[in-house]
Amino acid sequence: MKLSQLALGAVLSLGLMAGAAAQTTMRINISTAQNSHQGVGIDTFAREVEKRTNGRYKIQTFYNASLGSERESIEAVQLGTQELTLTSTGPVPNFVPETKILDVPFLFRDKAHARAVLDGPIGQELLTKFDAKGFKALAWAENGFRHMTNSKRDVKAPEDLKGLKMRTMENPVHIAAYKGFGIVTTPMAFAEVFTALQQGTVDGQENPLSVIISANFAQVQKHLSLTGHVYSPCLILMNKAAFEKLSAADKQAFIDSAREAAKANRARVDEDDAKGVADLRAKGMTVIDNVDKSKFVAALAPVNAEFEKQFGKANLEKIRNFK
Ligand code: EAX
Repeated sequence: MKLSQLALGAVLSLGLMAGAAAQTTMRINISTAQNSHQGVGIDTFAREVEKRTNGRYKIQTFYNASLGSERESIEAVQLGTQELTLTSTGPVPNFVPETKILDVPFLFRDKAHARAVLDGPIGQELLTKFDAKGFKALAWAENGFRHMTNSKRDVKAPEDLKGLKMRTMENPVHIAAYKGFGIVTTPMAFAEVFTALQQGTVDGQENPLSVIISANFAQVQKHLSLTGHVYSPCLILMNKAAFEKLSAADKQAFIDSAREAAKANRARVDEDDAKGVADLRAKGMTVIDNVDKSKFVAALAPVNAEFEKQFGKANLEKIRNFK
């Protein structure tokens, strides 16, 4: 071997060793498109982690449920076959039942109220419930307030929902509540929803404007009602063992990056909420923006009595009255 080859070999292996020591790659995924409130969230997270760890951690981002549905991704993070996911709370009760209370309809007045609860003592306490289940919950993020769409008719009052077949998340609280509205509930993973709407397997679905827009539901749904019937929180979850392997400084870097991600995600939800209705009208949807919310609240009275039993009236009131 020539000296120059030896030297080159030495440089290469040094480079490889340095590279290997320098960088650990982790994966994070979402169900929605890259150009969405969740996409902005995980892109921000990836950028911040790389910046705050000086490139020692690289976060690969996956969109459109390409690594699996929300439920599958939470499972993978719990098992450690995937390090991170950003998910709605939809399927979370199957893993950490304490989060269920947040999925109660008409619990939050507006996004400011929801964000204050999640970032305050109630939300932060809930994040700690994930530790015993194999997760580190890094931060709350959000989808926003959910609204109803369908292909059949304008929904102005709960009577209009009777008999509508609607896709729901795989969430027991939502399913119980929507049955209370008279909806025929069909739980399914998000990735199947567009096709189900297109083929008429279901008449409708409910999601925040950010999701309706980024999933192009206007192509397959004619009627949108701004029911705002439930707030839809999201979480940035990490495998607990992967988190515990980080140095103290890197742990903080991951938490701070998740908080930055949530900030960017929420800002995009605000933007989508501000221009979404005009956007969807331009795409041909009929938008009912003056539903009588009190009627929807009243329709849920029997279900709410159940929720009060299940979650405790005092716990619900504590969230409702949080300032
Ligand atoms: O998290 O399943 C749903 O309707 C969710 O809102 C969606 O996957 C985004």
